[in-house]
Amino acid sequence: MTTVTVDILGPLARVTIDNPPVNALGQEVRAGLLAACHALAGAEGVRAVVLTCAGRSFVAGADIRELGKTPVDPCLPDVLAAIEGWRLPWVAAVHGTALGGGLELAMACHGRIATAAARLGLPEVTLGIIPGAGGTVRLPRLVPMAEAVPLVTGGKPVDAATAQRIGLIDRISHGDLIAEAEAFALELAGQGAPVPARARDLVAGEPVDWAAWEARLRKRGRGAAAPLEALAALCDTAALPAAEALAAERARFLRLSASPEAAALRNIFFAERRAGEALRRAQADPADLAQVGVIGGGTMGAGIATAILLAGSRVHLVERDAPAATAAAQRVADTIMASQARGVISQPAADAARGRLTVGSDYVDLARCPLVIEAVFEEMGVKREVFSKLDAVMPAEAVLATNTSYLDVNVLAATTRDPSRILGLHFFSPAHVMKLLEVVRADATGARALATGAALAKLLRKVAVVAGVCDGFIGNRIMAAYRRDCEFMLEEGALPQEIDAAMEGFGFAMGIYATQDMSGLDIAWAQRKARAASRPATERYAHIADRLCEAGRLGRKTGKGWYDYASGTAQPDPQVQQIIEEESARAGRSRHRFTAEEIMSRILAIMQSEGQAILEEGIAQSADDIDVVMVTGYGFPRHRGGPMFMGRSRAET
Ligand code: T1G
Ligand code: NAD
Repeated sequence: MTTVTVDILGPLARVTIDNPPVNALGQEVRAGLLAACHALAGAEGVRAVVLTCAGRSFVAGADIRELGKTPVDPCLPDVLAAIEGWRLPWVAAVHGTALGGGLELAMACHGRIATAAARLGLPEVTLGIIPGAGGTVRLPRLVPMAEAVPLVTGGKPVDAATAQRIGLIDRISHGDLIAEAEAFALELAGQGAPVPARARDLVAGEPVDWAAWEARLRKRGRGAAAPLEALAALCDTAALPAAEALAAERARFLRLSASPEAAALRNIFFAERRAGEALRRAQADPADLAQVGVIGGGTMGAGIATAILLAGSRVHLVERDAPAATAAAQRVADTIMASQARGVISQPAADAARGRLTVGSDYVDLARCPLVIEAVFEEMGVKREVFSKLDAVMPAEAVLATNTSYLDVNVLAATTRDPSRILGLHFFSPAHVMKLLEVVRADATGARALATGAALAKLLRKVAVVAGVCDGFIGNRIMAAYRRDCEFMLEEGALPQEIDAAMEGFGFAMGIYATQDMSGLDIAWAQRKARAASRPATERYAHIADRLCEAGRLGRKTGKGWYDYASGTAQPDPQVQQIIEEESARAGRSRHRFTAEEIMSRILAIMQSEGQAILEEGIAQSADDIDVVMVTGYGFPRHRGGPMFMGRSRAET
């Protein structure tokens, strides 16, 4: 199939890229664009060119699969230079997304028109690189540097209205994009020889506080290099002539493309897209998700309900009694309004979402929901009672899911007449924000239930990872393992604030003790207590966390946990240190100082060995799935790729 075609339509030429699924600028497309330029060189009567793409989107960038490898000619900068230096105007007609090399291609054209729904951006930093085909040089010649900095260093796309406001595109099409692009191209043709973007001056505007930006990016990046490199490239553009800035950008791009950070980010990019493949292969029709039932309206139930409401579906939420149902409705309303206040959704959308919620305490009302998700207390007795009540009222084809963090889904499934319709749908707090959804496949879980899990993940734009049944599935099991070893390090001389500092220095948004204080120490305590009877007497066990819980230190919600929150922020607490030192002595452990490297290498080693066990037991389908879980659900720094990727990379070097 020819990926680039040229149609001569009288005074106009239309160059079309057709390289599904996202028109990535692979070698063939680049060669095709260059060939188009050559073909047009001799085209009599052509006065202008419109560049468009077939399929659902304009170009979503370079072909990421080619990055990190030896570049194959023609390289993108040469292709863009040919288009930019063309004697006739090229107009880019943008629909869907124009990202990375795709936006660089559009910026090399002499005019840009986009549909109102289009999104445009330079996400290269999310892949550990910077734009490598002139993006950091041409952009500040189209938009003020103060607009270019967040676009290039943050990587988030902007919508068409914003793109037009800042000067990134010239027009928004509200009708026939191609026809309007062709009219615009002929207009430009009437205005004489087109001016290459690189030949333009930098757009005047508010001065950029480079030092402030550097400090902000250093803090936000938590060790990721690319955003700082992107800022440095824009500094070059501000200081150097275009040709030198282009050369400097390219050199920086090629260096970063070969970096471990870029390799890690590419791996997680594709791992996220491969995750859940087994689910998408489930040969069955999923349950209809227009109306979903939720049982339990606490932290998770309210978050899950909010996520589903914000995705456009109706929710019926059932609580223990009427007052609890009213409280749950308020919790959902507050969460939606908080999203609206943050500008995530508009007021009308927020009102509409709240309008799609109904609450009650009668299970019979759930019978009209093809999918019901349970999120009640983490106690087997309570959950079994809920599932047997559900089994009595729900139609046979309904799918029933549990949001349990640790409990055995097979046991819950066995309380119902048809365990094939039972699965775990393990959300992460806050459920309307966190991208990860662990889809727990129990022994009898059938294709329809799995297909429903896949459909829900798609509806909620979550990354679904399939997990088998074990204590804590993938993520909580690995977290329990490194939490256990962290407590051993406390016994051996470390302090919570030192372990948290090591993890934050490594790139975690929050260390394990600050995280526990945020979500509450009681769930894990309940889990440890449930396991106490079956724990082998020979198994090493640290009692520090139990002693905190027994002392009522359950985290932020009790004002004290691993830290003291009396001052409003997490402060190390001498009482905690005293408990730790007492437990060291009781365990007969001598205490020594830990370096941050020592702490992190132990945490990584535990993650990797537990990950390996999970793989061998078939609980996870691939090492990539484990990395996706740790990165999207447990704050593992994305620019490190995940614990399994790090283990693999270290073994390969
Ligand atoms: N290269 C190769 N494959 C890509 C790709 C790309 N740029 N983008 C997507 N795919 C594949 C993806 O793996 C999946 O494959 C399928 O397309 C659908 O993607 C010089 C060097 C465009 C917003 O970072 O953000 O340009 O799993 O499931 O949810 O400066 O894909 O079906 O086999 O994600 O609708 C910069 C990356 C590159 C954009 C669509 N560009 N892509 O989202 O579909 S670096 C990006 C996305 C660059 C230059 C530099 C999203 C999307 P499969 P999908 P989606
Ligand atoms: P929570 O205590 O905040 O909320 C539980 C809610 O369930 C309460 O509002 C309670 O009234 C209600 N409830 C109890 N019994 C009920 C019944 N029989 N019928 C209807 N409602 C009932 O707890 P949570 O943190 O939201 O946890 C809920 C579940 O989600 C647990 O299984 C937990 O392990 C799991 N989970 C929690 C988190 C987290 O970070 N909190 C993350 C993932 C999963």
